[in-house]
Amino acid sequence: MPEARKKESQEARGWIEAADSVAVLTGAGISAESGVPTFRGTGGLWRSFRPEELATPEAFRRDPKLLWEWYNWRRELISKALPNPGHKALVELESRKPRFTLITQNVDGLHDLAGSKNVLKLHGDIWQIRCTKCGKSWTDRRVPLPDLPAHCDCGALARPDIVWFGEPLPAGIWSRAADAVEDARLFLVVGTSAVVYPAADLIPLALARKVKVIEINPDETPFSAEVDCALAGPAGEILPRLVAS
Ligand code: BJW
Ligand code: ZN
Repeated sequence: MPEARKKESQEARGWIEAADSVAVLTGAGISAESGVPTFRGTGGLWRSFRPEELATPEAFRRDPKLLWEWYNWRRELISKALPNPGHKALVELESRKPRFTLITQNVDGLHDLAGSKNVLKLHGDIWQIRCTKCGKSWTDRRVPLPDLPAHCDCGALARPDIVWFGEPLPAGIWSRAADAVEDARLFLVVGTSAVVYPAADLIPLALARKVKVIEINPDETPFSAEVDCALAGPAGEILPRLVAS
């Protein structure tokens, strides 16, 4: 490791060690090493559709079966995925901190599977299904789901219980995430392109509150130049090194 990078990592380790209250924001990149494709960048496409075209209520209204086929494809991929050393390092960090909140944009459930406890899911959960009429929500882990599009017991069309573009986040979740960031001494931003809002707004919120922000991502993001430390590389390698006591 080059000398400058080593020094930067050592400083970041010191901040992690010292912080009694930690918040973490994760995105698709933390699951990349588990084999779950990210949304943007290479491998982020499905049948040449972009997520911005598919992940909308309009796309679901237009063609619910097509959307469900996309979700069946992703559910199958995710069902075979296991938490990687990045997910596990966050479990270890949570066990050492009196206050720890893991805010994730991911719907894959890999943080739960790894054993993280205080997880806020900003964009829902791919294993949850919700009725478009009566609002009932239930867990269904079958892969593949038969008889698409899925329906509720009441007969109405059901949808993935996931936040699509133009839809609000689950009730109350935003204020809990913002409170956790404001309370934190350290904010780790891992594997997100930081282009989807309101999630990305947590980063300037932390910076405005003088919370130390460490970004972990092989690529630059719109916030890389503003954060206190940007560590370039895969989360599955960097997080275990940072968290090791
Ligand atoms: C690695 C790695 C490795 C790779 N290690 N890293 C302000 C400004 C502009 C627009 C808006 C705004 N506020 C709201 C909007 C609109 C919109 C939005 O943000 N649009 C932008 C795209 C322009 N936002 C919304 O619509 C949100 N709702 C909303 O604002 O509601 C308001 C409202 C209020 C009241 C009533 C009604 C409405 C909702 C956003 C929902 C996002 N949903 C999705 C899809 C869910 C579907 C599904 O999963 O099935 O969530 S979009 C998609 O992007 C998904 C992700 O959670 C999200 C973020 O992506 P993420 O996680 O960052 O992944 P990638 O792929 O982008 O990046 C991966 C990163 O990993 C890369 O940087 C890699 O380099 C890195 N990486 N390998 C570490 N090994
Ligand atoms: Zn129903």
